[in-house]
Amino acid sequence: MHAWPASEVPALPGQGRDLRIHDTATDGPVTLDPGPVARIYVCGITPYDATHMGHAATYNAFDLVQRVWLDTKRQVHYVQNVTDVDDPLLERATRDGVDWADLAVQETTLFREDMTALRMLPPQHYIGAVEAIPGIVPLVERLRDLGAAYDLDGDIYFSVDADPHFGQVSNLDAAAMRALSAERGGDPDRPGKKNPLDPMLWLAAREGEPSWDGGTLGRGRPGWHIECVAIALDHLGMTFDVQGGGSDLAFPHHEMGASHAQVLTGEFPMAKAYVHAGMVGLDGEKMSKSKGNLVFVSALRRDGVDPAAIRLALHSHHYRSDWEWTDQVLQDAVDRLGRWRAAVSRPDGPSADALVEEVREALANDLDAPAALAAVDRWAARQEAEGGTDIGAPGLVSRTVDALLGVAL
Ligand code: 5CA
Ligand code: ZN
Repeated sequence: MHAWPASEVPALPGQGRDLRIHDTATDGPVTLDPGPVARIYVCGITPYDATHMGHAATYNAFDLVQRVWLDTKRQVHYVQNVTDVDDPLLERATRDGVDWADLAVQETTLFREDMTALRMLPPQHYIGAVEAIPGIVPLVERLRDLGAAYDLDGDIYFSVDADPHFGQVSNLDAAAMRALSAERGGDPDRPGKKNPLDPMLWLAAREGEPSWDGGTLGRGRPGWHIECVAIALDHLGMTFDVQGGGSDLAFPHHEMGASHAQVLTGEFPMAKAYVHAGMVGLDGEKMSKSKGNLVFVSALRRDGVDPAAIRLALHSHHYRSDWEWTDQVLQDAVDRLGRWRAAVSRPDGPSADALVEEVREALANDLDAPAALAAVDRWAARQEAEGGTDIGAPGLVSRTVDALLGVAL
């Protein structure tokens, strides 16, 4: 699949900072030390209802990761998938009486437009589950050859007991894993499984559902976790820097994916850091397609909201916290954008050299975007109260906000 166009990232004077970020697996901070090319995989959308503010907040966090790396003069190798065939997509298409493939194309197109408007950096490889099938089949066959997968009435399951490191991404107890498995696409109560948590790698073809040639697996379609593993291993290899997504992906999705990859390669870990964004809610509930309590980026854009203000609204909460989308969050962002634009439109101002370092420091410290906003607020307040004589300052502030926060002033 093609991704979306990249907006340019200005180079800043001085030295960027290495990123220290919270890793779910160790439940603590890790300072990442990628080589000259940092490698990141971020789980993409299941395209049946995009892009709501929860999605946007999660992709915003991983956009910041890349901006911190780019500021250290590293290249970034970024891979994202599109789950363009899976149960929730098929269920929605059936409910609405539309073709599942058309629905996927339509929502993926909208997602690209939203990402472009928000100035999110595009992945170099944007890969759909369907196009990944030829790479998925041999991986499932290999897991079966290794004794880590088994057949149950034609469906192929992964055996979580094959991975000695299973459980080390999410660190949950057995009861919590079982409950989340049932809630998030697993089938712990299906009789005949070796371990109730075992996830499906390959679903045998079902009446009325799309299916593909699976070689020795028979006709069918891929399970959810192996999709991301196949795409990540193909384009990034093992032990890449960051595996990213919302906190609802820590278990089972990232746990299972790590196990698949670790058994397939005999290497550990799949990613050096598992990074999870908090959940955005609306009216006291997690924003989700299944609940339908959604605020869409495209709807705000249609209402004339400046995407730069949406971006500032996303930055106003720390990526790891769970937070509520409200009209006030957006209004505050609109007001802030107005203040910042007024401040950088003057011909000179107070020196911004310290500000560049403050924004760098804030983001390198577990992507503390609210602290970065506060630093820019302080500069803008000084500009308004006292002005200054540095003719380079307004331009430097614009470039800093653009390069590190993805906001064009
Ligand atoms: N296609 C899979 C990942 S392989 C998937 O989870 N798709 S999704 O469309 O449901 O979600 C896309 C991303 O948005 C995931 O990282 C998910 O964790 C995140 N996300 C979904 N809902 C929210 C929310 N309310 N707040 C924050 N992030 C969310
Ligand atoms: Zn994924």
